[in-house]
Amino acid sequence: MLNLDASNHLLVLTGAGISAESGIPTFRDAGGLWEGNSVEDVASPAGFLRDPLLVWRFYSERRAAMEGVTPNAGHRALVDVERQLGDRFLLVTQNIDGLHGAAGSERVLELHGTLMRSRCTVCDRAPFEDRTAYRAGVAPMCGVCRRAGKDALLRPDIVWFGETIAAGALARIAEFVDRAGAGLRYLAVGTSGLVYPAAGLVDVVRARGGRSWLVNAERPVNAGSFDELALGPAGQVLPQLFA
Ligand code: BJW
Repeated sequence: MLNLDASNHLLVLTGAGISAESGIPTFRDAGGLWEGNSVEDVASPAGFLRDPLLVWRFYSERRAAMEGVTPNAGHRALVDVERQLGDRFLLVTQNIDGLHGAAGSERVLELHGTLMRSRCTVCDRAPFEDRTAYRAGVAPMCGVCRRAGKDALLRPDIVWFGETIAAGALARIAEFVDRAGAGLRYLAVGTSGLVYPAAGLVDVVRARGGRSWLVNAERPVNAGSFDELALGPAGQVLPQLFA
């Protein structure tokens, strides 16, 4: 049980595992492969430079696969706890699927970006909502650049391997951790603990003396860093954890 009182702040990190019960395959389900390509090959600036059409096909398929996908009991359990804690709650997600927002979570930080948004690789127009699943073989181009007589590719508004997480996101986490002080509690859900800086959040919390919980289908590599471990599907474990 994760019991919280008025002195506590709760920082939550979620990964692909929380959306698994909504039908979205996790990253490393297929051994980190998509059609024989490694995740790093399709989710990296070098991969995009090498083959933008392949990368756009990967993300277009994922956009199309979101049709009809809805949040599950795990997402909803986090909405309930946020309603109790208000500003003493922050949800950091590595997921790009938007399901936390769809469930009703409000204090959500999408650390790795958003599937349904694109941005230009050249101009500084703001990232914009884009739900298009582009036809295979079509490289989407920036309309703003085209009007200025230039050709520029669009790309998904996602943080790829080797790219930096938005400074504002890390600052918001640091501000929350500072504000929480000794009352900080940390919960990681459905993440393999392989990708940084997200995987290092538990160490930040430990250094501050905060207690930490992990809910995951299996023991991840960084399981030893947590105080409490609950193995099982997030959609079943989370509602019980806060009961
Ligand atoms: C269930 C379940 C159920 C199943 N219930 N559980 C420090 C040390 C070493 C390396 C680095 C470091 N700092 C930075 C790096 C480099 C790199 C990195 O971490 N590499 C590692 C692989 C070693 N990090 C970066 O490049 C990051 N940038 C950065 O730090 O900038 C500074 C910098 C710049 C240049 C050089 C160095 C530093 C950016 C990382 C961005 C990652 N982006 C991706 C892809 C894009 C998003 C997309 O297309 O969707 O984001 S990678 C991919 O992994 C994706 C995920 O968000 C992310 C995490 O995966 P996640 O969520 O953990 O999923 P899975 O599948 O791995 O695990 C699911 C888990 O759920 C499993 O354990 C299941 O058992 C479980 N599960 N069903 C509960 N029902």
